[in-house]
Amino acid sequence: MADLKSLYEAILNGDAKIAHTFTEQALQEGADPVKLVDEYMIPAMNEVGRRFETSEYFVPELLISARAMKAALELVRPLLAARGAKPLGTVAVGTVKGDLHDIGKNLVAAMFEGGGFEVIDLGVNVPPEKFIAAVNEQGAHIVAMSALLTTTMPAMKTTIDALTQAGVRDKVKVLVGGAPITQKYATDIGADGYSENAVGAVGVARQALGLAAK
Ligand code: B1M
Repeated sequence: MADLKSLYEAILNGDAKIAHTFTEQALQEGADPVKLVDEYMIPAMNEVGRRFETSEYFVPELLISARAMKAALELVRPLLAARGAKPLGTVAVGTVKGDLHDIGKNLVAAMFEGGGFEVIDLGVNVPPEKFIAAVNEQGAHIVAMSALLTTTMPAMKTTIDALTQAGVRDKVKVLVGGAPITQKYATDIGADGYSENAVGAVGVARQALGLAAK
């Protein structure tokens, strides 16, 4: 039986090879991918963040832990994204301008795919124009923005304002999330929905489009 505590440790220590091996083994033994993410991988990244705050870790450690997290997620993501045939709608997902964090955004994208949505992944450091183009040129029904920094949160409001100025705000639902975001912030900037985690984002998207809850 795979030792899942070792998966947590491997991410914390930035050991991508071990993280990959333990995840592979756990999945072969039938572990629930959502449980692996929620109970081992995300808590490991939270501990990385705590150590960064207390100056036990610095940017290089953040980077190697993120690499280990990605090595593990690479195996889990296709399982989260296994889905049925007919898309419920199209979601343009991106981390806002100035922000390079993509692990949470990637999880949100995988959960949307798994929840039956078509996903346009715009990547990181996404300027408002790219979100607007996703609505105008690719027919996105939802714009889902992620921000991890207090300094990049305002880019969500800038993007919503840009959607309004481009005349497409009423064509699209805007959802927001990320560690510093709250329901109050989402309401204050005029977003249509907020979720504190990737799983919840799918329910919020269904609700925003008026689809029955699942
Ligand atoms: Co950065 N970083 N980082 N970092 N980093 C944080 C965010 C920080 C909290 C660390 C800390 O101080 N404790 C801090 C921000 C402080 C603040 O603003 N208040 C911080 C800082 C300061 C920085 C730099 C400024 C450091 C520097 O250079 N001096 C710099 C900024 C670079 C930039 O973006 N311009 C920086 C850089 C980096 C790395 C590049 C080294 C790396 C990112 C690598 C990558 O993503 N490819 C990194 C990392 C790894 C982190 C921490 C440790 C982990 C983030 C993560 O991946 N978490 C982070 C500390 C922390 O979060 N505890 C930290 C796991 C992930 C699954 O969670 O992204 O929150 P999260 O996503 C969740 C939910 O938030 C939600 O669902 C997800 C899963 O359930 N969610 C959504 C996210 N987006 C959503 C969108 C939705 C819905 C839900 O739409 C509908």
